[in-house]
Amino acid sequence: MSVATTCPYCGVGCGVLARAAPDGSAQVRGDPAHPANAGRLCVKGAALGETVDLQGRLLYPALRGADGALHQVSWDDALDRVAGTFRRIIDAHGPDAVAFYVSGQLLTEDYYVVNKLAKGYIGTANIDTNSRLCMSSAVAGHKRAFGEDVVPGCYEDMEQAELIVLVGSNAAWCHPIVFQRIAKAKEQQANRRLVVIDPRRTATCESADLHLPIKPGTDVWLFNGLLAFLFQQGAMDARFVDAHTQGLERALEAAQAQAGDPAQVARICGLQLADLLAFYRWFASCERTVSVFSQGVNQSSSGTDKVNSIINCHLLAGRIGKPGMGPFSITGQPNAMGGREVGGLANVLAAHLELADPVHRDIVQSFWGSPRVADRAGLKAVELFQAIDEGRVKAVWIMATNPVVSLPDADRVKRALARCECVVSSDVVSHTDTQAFAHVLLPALAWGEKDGTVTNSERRLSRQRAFLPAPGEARADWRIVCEVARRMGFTQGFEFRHVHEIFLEHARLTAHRNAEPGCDDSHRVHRQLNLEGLAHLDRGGYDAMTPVQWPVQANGMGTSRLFADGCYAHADGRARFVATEARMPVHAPDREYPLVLNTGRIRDQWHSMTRTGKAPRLTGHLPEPFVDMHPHDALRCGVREGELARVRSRWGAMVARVKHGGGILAGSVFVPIHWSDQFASDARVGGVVNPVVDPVSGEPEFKHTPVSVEPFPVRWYGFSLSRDALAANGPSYWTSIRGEQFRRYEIAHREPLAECGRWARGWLGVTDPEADWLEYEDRSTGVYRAAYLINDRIEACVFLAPRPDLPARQWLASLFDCERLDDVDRAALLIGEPANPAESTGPMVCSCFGVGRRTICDAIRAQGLDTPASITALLRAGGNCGSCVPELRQLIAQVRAQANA
Ligand SMILES: Nc1nc2c(c(=O)[nH]1)N[C@H]1C(S)=C(S)[C@@H](COP(=O)(O)OP(=O)(O)OC[C@H]3O[C@@H](n4cnc5c(=O)[nH]c(N)nc54)[C@H](O)[C@@H]3O)O[C@H]1N2
Ligand SMILES: Nc1nc2c(c(=O)[nH]1)N[C@H]1C(S)=C(S)[C@@H](COP(=O)(O)OP(=O)(O)OC[C@H]3O[C@@H](n4cnc5c(=O)[nH]c(N)nc54)[C@H](O)[C@@H]3O)O[C@H]1N2
Ligand code: SF4
Ligand SMILES: [Mo]
Repeated sequence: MSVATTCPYCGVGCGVLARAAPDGSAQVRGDPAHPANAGRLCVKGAALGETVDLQGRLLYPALRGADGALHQVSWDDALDRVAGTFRRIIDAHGPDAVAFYVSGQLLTEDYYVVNKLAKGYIGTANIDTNSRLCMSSAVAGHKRAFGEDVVPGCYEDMEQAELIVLVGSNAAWCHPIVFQRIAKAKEQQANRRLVVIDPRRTATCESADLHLPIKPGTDVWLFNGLLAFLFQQGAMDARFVDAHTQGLERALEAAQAQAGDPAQVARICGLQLADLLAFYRWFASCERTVSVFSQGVNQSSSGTDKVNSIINCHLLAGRIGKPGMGPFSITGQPNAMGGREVGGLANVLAAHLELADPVHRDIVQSFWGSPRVADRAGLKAVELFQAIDEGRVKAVWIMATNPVVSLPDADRVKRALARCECVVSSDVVSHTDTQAFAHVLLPALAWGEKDGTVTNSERRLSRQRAFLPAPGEARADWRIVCEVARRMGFTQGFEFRHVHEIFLEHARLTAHRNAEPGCDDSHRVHRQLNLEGLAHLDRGGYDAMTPVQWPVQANGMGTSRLFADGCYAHADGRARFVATEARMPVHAPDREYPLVLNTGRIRDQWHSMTRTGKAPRLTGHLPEPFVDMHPHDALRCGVREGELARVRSRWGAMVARVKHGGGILAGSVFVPIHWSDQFASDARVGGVVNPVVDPVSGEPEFKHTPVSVEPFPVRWYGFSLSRDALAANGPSYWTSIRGEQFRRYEIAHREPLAECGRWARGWLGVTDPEADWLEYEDRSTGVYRAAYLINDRIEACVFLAPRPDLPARQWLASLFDCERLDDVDRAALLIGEPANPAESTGPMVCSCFGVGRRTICDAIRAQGLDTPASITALLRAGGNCGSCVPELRQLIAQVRAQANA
C-alpha cells in the first residue's frame, strides 16, 4: 500500500505516493491528488527512493569522549548530558548563554516544541533557523507591507497571470514543478509573458520572453524605477491606494528621486534601456501580473528593501488579492513556511505574534501556561555564531541544518564551534561537517520515517507520513526535544504522546484570542494565520488530513487567496508602501578582489548533499564543484576551462573546476553551494562568502562577495572509479560522488609522481602483487592508466595525465555494469577510449533516462530536431520529470547557433 506524503525538498511541496521496497529503497511517484503537483515530480523528487537506505545514517546517540572520538551511548546518557549541560550553563550564565539553531527542514510540530522550550520555558529567544539565511527578508518585507508574514497568492495565480516576473529565481532548477506549471500555461496561451531578472542566464531564461541580466544587487533601482514609471504612466489604481494603503507619497518620492529616469536606471542596473522599458511597459499594461521572487532578492544587504520595492509596485497598481496577480515569495525549504508559523525566528513568537509586543507575549504565555516568555529578540543566525565565537553563547543545539557549510564566513563558524563548550547536533546522517564539532550526536528520524505537517509556498499544509520503520534507535525530533525539556525540569508543557497532540496545540494557539479584523478588544490580536478549522481534529482526522491552505475557517475550508477584501493586518487595516533605499552591496569589488561571487543551486543536488548525494541518478548531471566564469575574466585571471582555480575572498578560499557555462556576465563568477568537506577536499563556498547581512532582516548577502580567482597549479589531473570507497587522502584536490556501481573520484595533485604504478596501487588499495592489474604508462607524455579486475570484473580504475583531458567517465562507468570484461574492453581500458566511440554519450543531461549531451546534440543535428518534445519522442530525454527540458531548449539553440556560424 502506498502512503500519501510530501516531498522533503523544495517549498513547492509536491505530494508523493511512497511505498517501501523489499531491497531497502522505496518506490515513489507523484500524488495525482495533491494540488501542488497533480502527480508530477521533478528529478529530485523522482529519485527519493534512492536516498532512503540506511548507509551513512546516524542510528545511535553518541557522545564525544575525552579521547576526542565519538562513542555510542544510551539515549538516557545522551539526553541527560544535553539537559544537564544546558541546565548548568543557564544556572551559571543565564538563559541567553544557550541557543538553538534549527531548520526549515523540521516538521511544524518539531519546530513548535523547540520554540516553546526556548522562548516559554528556558526564557531565551536565542533560537534562530536556517530560514534566516533564506526567507527572512521576505518575512520582514511582508511584515512591513502587510503587518504580517503572509504570502497573499497561490500557484494558480501563476497559471492565470498574463505576465510572470521571476526576480532572482532560477525556478527551472529550484522550483521545477511550479516552473513546469508556468511553462505549460504559457504554451497553452501564447500571449502570456515571462520575464526573468537574474544576472546569470540560467536554464529558467530559456523559456523567457525577456531576460534582464541585472547588475548584481541593483534590484531596488529597477523596481523603484518601475514604481515611478507606473505612476507617471497613470497605471495607479487610485481607488485601491486611497482605500487600502498608506505611505505612497514617501515611497514615491524616494523612488522618483533615486530612479525617476529610466535611462539612468538602465545604466545603474547594467541593462539595455529598450529592454528595461519593454519590461516596464509590459508591467504597466498587464493587469494580471505575478512577481515571483527568491534568493536573488532575499539574500542581499538590501534584501528587505528589494522585497518592499516589488510589493510597492503591486500596491500602486492594486494588483494583489485577486486571481492571477500579486507579489509571490516562493519558499525554499519544504517547511520554511511552517517554521515561520510557529515562531522559529529569533525575533518572533509562535502563531505570527510579535515578541516585542507585551499583549502578544501575554497571549502566548497565558496559552502555554509557561513560567516565562522571552521578552527581547534573540540572536539572528550570523550574530549567533559570532556570539558563540566570542564565548557569550556557551551551548548550542543544532537541528536539521549544517551551518559549517551553509553560513557565510563559514570558517569562523568552524572556529566558533571548536571553541563552544557544548555542541549538540540532531541529524539523520552520521558524518557532516558540523558534526565534526559536536559533543553530542542525536539520531533523528528521516523523511519516510517521521510524521507531521509542512506548509508550502502557497500556505498549504500537507501531511508528511511515515512509510518506513524507525531504524536503529532514531527518534522523532519533537520527541527528543520533549525528553530534554522534561529532564531540564519542565515537567508540564511537554507531555505530548503523539505528534497529533502538538499539532492541535499549535492550531489552537493560532486561533487563540485571534480577533476579527477591526475588533477593538485590546486583548485580542487579529492574525491571518488561523487554523481554527483544524484545531479539533481527532487523531483519525489528523492522519487523514488532506492538503489545505491557511487560514482554515471553522468549517475546515481553506483559503487560496488573501487580502481580497483589501484588509491588511496592520492595526488600521491598510497595507504600507515602504520608502526603499536603493544602495549598492556593502563590499564592492576592488583591485585585489575584482570579481563578484554569486552562489546558488544546481538542478540535481540539495544543499549539503547529505541526501541527494546518495542517489546515483542525481550525481551525474553536475558531478563536481565548479566556478562558472566569463572567458574574458578567465583569461585575465590566468585560469583555463577544465583546470582548477582557487576562489579567494577576504574571508576564505576554496578550490573548484573552471567552467564557461555561457550564462554569466563578465565581472561575476558563480559557485554552487552544495559541496562540503564530505564530498570534496576544499569546496565549501561558505568559507569564502562575506558575513554581511541585511540591516532589517539579518539575512546574509550570499549573492555578492568580492573575490579573486587564481590558478591552482597542479602537476597532474586524474580520476578514479571504484566499487569500494577510497580513503581520499593524498591528492591535493579530490571530489567524490556516488555512481550506480561505483564511487567516482576526481583528483589532482601539486607534486609530480615518482612512480605512478606504485602510487596507483596504494591509492586503489591493491596490495596483492598477483592481482589482475592492467597498466599503461607513457613516460614521455605523463599519461598513466590502470585498472584492477577480479574474475574479469572491473573493481577500480585510475587515469592520470598532466592536463585535464582524460577519458570519458560515462563510458567507463558503463563497464562497471558488466559482469565480465572481454579482451576488447580490456584493450579499450588501456587505450582510454571505447572501442565504439558511439558509446560515449557525453555529460549527463537527462538524469531519469541517463541521456548525455553528446547523444542529444548528435540527434538534434542529424534529425533536425527543433523542440524538446521531438527530442523526447526520439530519445526519451525529458519525458519523465521534465527537469531537463530547459537544457534541451538550450542545446537546440546551441546546435543551431553552431550550424549558422
Ligand atoms: N535543486 C535544488 N532546488 C532547491 C534547493 C537546492 O538546494 N537544490 N534549495 C531550495 C531552497 S532552500 C531555496 S532557498 C531555493 C532557492 O531558489 P532560487 O532562489 O531560485 O535559487 P538560487 O540559485 O539560490 O538563486 C537564484 C538566482 O538569484 C540570482 N541572483 C544573484 N544575485 C542577484 C541579484 O542581485 N538580483 C537578482 N535579481 N538575481 C540575483 C542568481 O544568479 C540565481 O540564479 O531553492 C530550493 N530548491
Ligand atoms: N553561499 C550560500 N550559502 C547558502 C545559501 C546560498 O544561496 N549561498 N542558501 C542558504 C539557504 S536559502 C538555505 S535554506 C541553507 C540550507 O543549508 P542547510 O540547512 O545547512 O542545508 P542542509 O544540507 O539541507 O542541512 C540539513 C541537515 O539536516 C539533516 N536532516 C535532514 N532531515 C532531517 C530531520 O528530519 N531531522 C534532523 N534532525 N535532521 C535532518 C540533513 O542530513 C542535513 O545535515 O543554506 C544557506 N546557505
Ligand atoms: S518540485 Fe521537486 S523538489 Fe520540489 S517538492 Fe516538487 S518534487 Fe520535490
Ligand atoms: Mo533556502
